[in-house]
Amino acid sequence: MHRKDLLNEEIYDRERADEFVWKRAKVLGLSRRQFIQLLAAGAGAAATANLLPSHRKLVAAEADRAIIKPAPPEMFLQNGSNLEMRWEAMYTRGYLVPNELFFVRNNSPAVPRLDPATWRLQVEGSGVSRPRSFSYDELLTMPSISVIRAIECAGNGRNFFQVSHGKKIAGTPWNLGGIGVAEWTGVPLREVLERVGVKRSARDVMPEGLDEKNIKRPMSIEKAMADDTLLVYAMNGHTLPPDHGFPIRMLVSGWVGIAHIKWVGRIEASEQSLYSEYNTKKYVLIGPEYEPNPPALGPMLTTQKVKSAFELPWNGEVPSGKRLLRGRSWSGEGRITNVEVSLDGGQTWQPARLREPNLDLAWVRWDVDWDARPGNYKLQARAADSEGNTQPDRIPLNEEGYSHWAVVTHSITVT
Ligand SMILES: Nc1nc2c(c(=O)[nH]1)N[C@H]1C(S)=C(S)[C@@H](COP(=O)(O)O)O[C@H]1N2
Ligand SMILES: [Mo]
Repeated sequence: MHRKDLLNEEIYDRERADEFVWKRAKVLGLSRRQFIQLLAAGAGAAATANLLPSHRKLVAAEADRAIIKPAPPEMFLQNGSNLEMRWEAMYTRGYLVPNELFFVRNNSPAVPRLDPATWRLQVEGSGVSRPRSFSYDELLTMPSISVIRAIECAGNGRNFFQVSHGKKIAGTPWNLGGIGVAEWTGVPLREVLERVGVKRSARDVMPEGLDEKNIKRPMSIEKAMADDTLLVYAMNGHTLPPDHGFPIRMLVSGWVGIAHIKWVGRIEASEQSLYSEYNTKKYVLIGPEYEPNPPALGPMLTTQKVKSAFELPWNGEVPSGKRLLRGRSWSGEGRITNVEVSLDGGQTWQPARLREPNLDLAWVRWDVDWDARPGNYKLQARAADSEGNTQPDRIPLNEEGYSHWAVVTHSITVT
């Protein structure tokens, strides 16, 4: 049998490569079904790369992926190497965001695939007296804790500057789905710092990622030594997935997403102040209302402020009828104490019922009864936290569109 499309070298190459990989898989005892399942599970690139030790460029290229996990359109809005969680997908789910639905924000073009057998965490700098490296296995033997915390991108809500200030800002156009809450398990960074003889004179600590751009961002020694600043190896009871930083990522509780460095390979502790482009040029507030803070162009973003979101599609439709209008509110500085909801663009407000659990630096689920009649609605929610933060009606513009925590309007049509 001769097929004409096999005259095309690329198609020919691809077909033969698939055949070769499948034959290798069979030799290794995989059934065709298992093999296909493996591919579908997203482990395909890694699996095929292992099966093909050397020469298949075509297959190896697949290992260099921007995102590893599947991104079904009912779960995510995709923007290049970023996945925004669809809020309506949380409606049927619980307190935690499952790993498969957790947003992804990658600054580098590809997810680094790290081998835990050879991966090392190098801890060094003028702030430590016994610099050394740690293996994955050693970290797993150290004391660990599990905490439930939000991670939220500093740019979450960026799109709403267009509504509030008529300005389209470059950068990932998040609505409000650049956040997730998970249970993170890991070793307190303090445990590691103590083992390298951290000095009393240590001032700043900067974890660095092994992705192409070597993303790094400093924190104070006080934050580094906090009980809930962790070297995370598990997420919601699963081994940390590649997209979220396998083998190890930082959890810097309450701080903006960029602080939670993924694929950590090195940590510098210094007696001097540390800087990177991620706390001087990016992830700082730049604008007429903000003072430069040399060498930073503006105040460094640290904790996340208060925000709220409805578990509904953007500009979508819902059928008429009695329902619970549901959403969640969160704060990077405390717990949510109060949430109010408006169905009419902020003219009238009613209190929302808060549902347990309501955890610090995570979020709270809430709802109001809604007898939805056909028509167009401008839904709003505003929350307050235990530290006295309340969502303002408007916030000043900043050039990069960070930290949009003002009340937003969520338009919805009841049919
Ligand atoms: N090494 C590294 N760490 C990183 C990033 C990155 O691009 N590289 N992105 C940061 C940003 S901007 C955010 S919002 C969070 C997103 O974490 P997630 O992808 O697990 O949701 O990771 C942070 N850690
Ligand atoms: Mo981010």
